[in-house]
Amino acid sequence: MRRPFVRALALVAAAAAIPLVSPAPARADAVIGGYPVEISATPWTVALTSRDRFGGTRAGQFCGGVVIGRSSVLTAAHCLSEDVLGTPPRQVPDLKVVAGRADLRADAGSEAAVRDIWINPEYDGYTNAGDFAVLTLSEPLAAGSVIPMAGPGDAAYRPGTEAVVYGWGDTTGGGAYASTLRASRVQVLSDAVCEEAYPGSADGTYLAGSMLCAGEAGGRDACQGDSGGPLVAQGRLIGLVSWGNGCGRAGSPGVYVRVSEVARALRGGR
Ligand code: 4AZ
Repeated sequence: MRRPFVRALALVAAAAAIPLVSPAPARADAVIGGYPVEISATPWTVALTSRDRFGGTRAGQFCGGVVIGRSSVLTAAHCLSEDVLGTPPRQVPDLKVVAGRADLRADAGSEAAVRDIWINPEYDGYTNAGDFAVLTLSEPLAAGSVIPMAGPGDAAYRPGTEAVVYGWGDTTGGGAYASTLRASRVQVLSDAVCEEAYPGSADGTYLAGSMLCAGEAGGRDACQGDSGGPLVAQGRLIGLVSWGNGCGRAGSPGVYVRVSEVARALRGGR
């Protein structure tokens, strides 16, 4: 299931009066199996929004992002695809980064305009490899909202590490997007487990060098609408929500961009 969330939202935007027909919720509970969090606990977690594209009820939230520099927000490349936005990203009139706001219906925090968009030219929409992009903000955010990125060989990538994923995405697998920020605890899984789950199909292909996967027997997971948001362990950003087969399904862990490789790519030349 690649990028279905945004397709659903684009549909909502296109036909706002038509109720979205959803399958029965797979599991009761945001991220799936999550709990509410205050934005002060995770100030680096931001929402990508466009009321023009996605409607105003949840400030137009369609993806997550992470503050990696005072004016730099990391997100998923697929969040900025034409498939998701219905138009090239530079033609979205009101693309914004909302920071310091957990409740999308409130007006806390700030809405920053985007000055520049860089999409990884190596992003492959078939395998999902290289699913990252960087937004440069018009105004810098507070220094305290920046999270350090894990580097290659960071101990937090060890299988069994407890990590937390944050987002405003689907809480049920059935299209119930959260209005307030939630978090879910997941465990970093081994490459062998991830490769076995995703050997290569229409969902995507697990590539150990540039992805990691995480999940929980209890069904805790990221889901549609969480894409581009952070997976954090030991105080460092280790992953970005990217893809998976459904949400919270046994044997189908969530797949994340391996942030240590992003750091390498950004250093290496863009
Ligand atoms: C998505 O479509 C998506 N369970 C994001 C995360 C996961 C699945 C799908 C992981 O944006």
